[in-house]
This record gives sequence, structure tokens and C-alpha cells, in this order.
Amino acid sequence: KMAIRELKVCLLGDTGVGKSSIVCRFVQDHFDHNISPTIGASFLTKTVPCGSELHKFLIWDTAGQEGSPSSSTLSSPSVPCRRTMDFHTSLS
Ligand SMILES: Nc1nc2c(ncn2[C@@H]2O[C@H](COP(=O)(O)OP(=O)(O)OP(=O)(O)O)[C@@H](O)[C@H]2O)c(=O)[nH]1
Ligand SMILES: [Mg+2]
Repeated sequence: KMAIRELKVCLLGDTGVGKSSIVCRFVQDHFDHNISPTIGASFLTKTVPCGSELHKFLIWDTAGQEGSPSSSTLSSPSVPCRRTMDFHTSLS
């Protein structure tokens, strides 16, 4: 069984600069021309093989419209994450 290394990534920045688009490209290799502004925060993960390990990216994609997110935006279980998706790059 391969060891899993967790890598935490948090995207911050003004609304419309393309944070969610970068995340979408990274996790799904897809560009969505009609992507909606993020509300609250989105949490996504993607796991990719890297040498003898698996690297699991834990990605928090925050909403630029709402100004600087407080630390509670990212840590409180009460804050809605509008999308939670797991992506795994095929090992075969
Ligand atoms: N032409 C072009 N448009 C892009 C690119 N990246 C993002 N966009 C467009 O820019 C707009 C905003 O992209 P988002 O990814 O929603 O930006 P965001 O930073 O997540 O915005 P918030 O969620 O509001 O914070 C969308 O209409 C995207 O389609 C790019 O590389 N090229
Ligand atoms: Mg966004």
C-alpha cells in the first residue's frame, strides 16, 4: 500500500481573478466558461501518484467577493462548502 502525503492548499484573491478556474483545471483538467463566483468556500481534493507515494492535495478555494476570509471561514464546520469532490488520477 502506498503512503499518502497530504498537501494543504488555500487559494485567496480578488473575485474574478480565476482561482476556481485554476482549481477546476487542476482537479478535472477542465475549463468552465460559465463558472459561478464562489460562495463561502469550496473544498476539493485530488490525489496523484508521485514516485512511491500518493500526494493528496486538500484544496480550499475561497470567495473573493466576500473580502478577506477569516480563519473561521476555512476551519468552521458550520461554514458551507458548496462543492466537495474527490478526484483521483488513475494509477493504471
Ligand atoms: N480568458 C480567460 N478567462 C478566464 C481564465 N481564468 C478564468 N477566467 C474567467 O474569469 C472569470 C472568473 O473566474 P473564476 O475562476 O470564477 O474566478 P474566482 O477567482 O474563483 O472568483 P471568485 O469565486 O468570485 O472569488 C470566469 O468568467 C472565468 O471563465 C483564463 O485563464 N482565461
Ligand atoms: Mg471562485
